[in-house]
Amino acid sequence: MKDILEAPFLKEICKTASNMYRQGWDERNGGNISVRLDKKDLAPYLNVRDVIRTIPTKFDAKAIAGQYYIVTGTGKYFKNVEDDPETNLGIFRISDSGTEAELLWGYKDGGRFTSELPAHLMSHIARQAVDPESRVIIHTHPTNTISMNTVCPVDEDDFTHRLWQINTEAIVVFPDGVGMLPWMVCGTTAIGEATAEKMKKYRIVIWTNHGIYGAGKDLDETFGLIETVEKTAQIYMLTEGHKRLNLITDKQLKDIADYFGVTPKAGILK
Ligand code: 2HA
Ligand code: ZN
Repeated sequence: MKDILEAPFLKEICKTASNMYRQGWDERNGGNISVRLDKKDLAPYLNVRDVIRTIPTKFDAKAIAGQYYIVTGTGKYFKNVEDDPETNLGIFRISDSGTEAELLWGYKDGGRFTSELPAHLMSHIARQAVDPESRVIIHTHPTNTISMNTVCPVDEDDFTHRLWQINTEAIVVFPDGVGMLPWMVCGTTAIGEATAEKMKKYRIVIWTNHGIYGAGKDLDETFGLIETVEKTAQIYMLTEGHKRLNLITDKQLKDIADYFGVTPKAGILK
């Protein structure tokens, strides 16, 4: 068996956690990452028949039974993932019943997956139905996006428009806009279901006064998507309280969309 610490998928999730920590998005144990893995990518590093222990998923994940995931651990700090992946991460398979995670590696201190697992797995189910290549869900607490929640209405079309108007890249990177949930208790099946419902239409879901869920086919794409929303939110907050003289007009937004061949979410541009 090859050393799993050298596996590209493991190195990449470690690097992503460190990057996110350095952005200031993942204080303390804030944020969580889940990546769907292929059995063939795991086979050189693990015997997938050796289950260390099983952990209840606490909801019905039968739709993704047999799938493999690497997921950050509950209570774990992003800043520590890279130095000690085997404690801070776990690799598991969803059991045939969909009610258990079969741990194959990690959570070495007896830990378990993130408390947000229902939202992650339900989001994976929703995104895979839209795009079979979808593999990554990232939840994080980006400062400026959360700041915008304090000063903007909880209205996803209005929020999307404010972002598009202030940074040219925004409509190109997320022409599908951002979905938004009102404030809800986190960690619950209810917020998981609400997030997954939004994920049928959006790759970004904002949890009001809490953070962001992002989805994509790999870590780079998903991180880049969140990074673009957050960068745009930063521009918004840096200019909040100032007189905004130059906003991108709806006509200009349509011109950018035409030029880059993207279709903006209907109903936002006049
Ligand atoms: O896991 O971010 O939403 C820590 C969190 C909970
Ligand atoms: Zn959170």
